[in-house]
Amino acid sequence: MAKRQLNRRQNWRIEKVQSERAARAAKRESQALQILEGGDLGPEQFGLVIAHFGVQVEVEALDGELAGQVFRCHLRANLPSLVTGDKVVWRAGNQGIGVIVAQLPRDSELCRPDIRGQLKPVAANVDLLVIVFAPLPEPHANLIDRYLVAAEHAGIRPLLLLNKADLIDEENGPALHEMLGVYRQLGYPLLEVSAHQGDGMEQLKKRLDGHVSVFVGQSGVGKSSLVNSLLPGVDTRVGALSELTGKGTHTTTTARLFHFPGGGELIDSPGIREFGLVHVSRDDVEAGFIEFSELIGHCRFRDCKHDREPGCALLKALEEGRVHPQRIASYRHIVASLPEPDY
Ligand SMILES: Nc1nc2c(ncn2[C@@H]2O[C@H](COP(=O)(O)OP(=O)(O)OP(=O)(O)O)[C@@H](O)[C@H]2O)c(=O)[nH]1
Ligand SMILES: [Mg+2]
Ligand SMILES: [Zn+2]
Repeated sequence: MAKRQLNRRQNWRIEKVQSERAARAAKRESQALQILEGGDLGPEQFGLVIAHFGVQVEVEALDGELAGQVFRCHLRANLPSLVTGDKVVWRAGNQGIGVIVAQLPRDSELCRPDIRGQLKPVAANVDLLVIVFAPLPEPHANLIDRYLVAAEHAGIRPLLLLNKADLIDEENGPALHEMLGVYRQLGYPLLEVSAHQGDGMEQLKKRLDGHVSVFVGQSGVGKSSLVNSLLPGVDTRVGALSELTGKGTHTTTTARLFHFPGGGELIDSPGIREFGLVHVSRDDVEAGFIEFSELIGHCRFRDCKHDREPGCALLKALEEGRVHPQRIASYRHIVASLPEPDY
């Protein structure tokens, strides 16, 4: 009991410190904004958010004499939080600082839940979701399937990208190729590359050409290494895997946008441990498993959960080898993890 009370008191203190810190940051922010607004601001113009850090963003000027220059910008209080890839209207202050005046509507929005389970956009206006995985850290089909569901839901085309092809060996090869076979058979575009050795990188470049792509995936699969290989001169930070766990070490901390010289953009994003899908319904999940589309609606029971029901079209397809067990397992795993399952 005493211990619990102590913990509660400690918790309270931590929360107090945190909220005081947040309040101080907000005050600093509004003071900075007041000073900026009181000074000479340039005309309103269009900009592109190339990185976001809590309350501030980095904006690249899109037109006029400042085009191509980058400004750290404050946000007017009435604005929603902005993410990398957002298009905005902004005004330049002095010394590389500016004010965001308005956010332009998004064409697309890639979301994922934060640690509290609240849905947060991570990148805007992307049209290609590059799902990166590697022989090491060990890939999880379920994570890939979650991204595929999210891509379908957000209307963003997916591309599966196996990096570190140089690490494929006799031991990890068979399982890896079995997994890849499943996606290839489903018709998903798939590339095998090595950021280190350069294999497949020309093909990848061609695929990305003219698109606004975002690289996602577990920490340590080599997203930033791919950026460095695709865009020499960028030199974004890369981190070794943990020797202890063989996992990534969360080197990239904020999504950042880079330009291809010939057109098109690339967003490097921080790796994740887990990708919850709290913002989708069971129907959304089913829609994300594209091979289910011709089966859904053909079960004997309208509300079939494809679990043990007689006359289930999905189970029949599984039995006949028309649906891969890995995908059914993944589907069940995702549905079971939805916060308020509608069954
Ligand atoms: N063998 C091999 N190692 C690679 C390759 N690409 C990246 N790596 C290594 O993998 C490790 C992780 O690379 P990063 O580029 O930092 O991975 P990331 O996906 O950006 O990780 P986060 O920023 O933490 O999400 C580094 O030690 C890289 O040198 C590759 O093609 N082959
Ligand atoms: Mg990185
Ligand atoms: Zn069924």
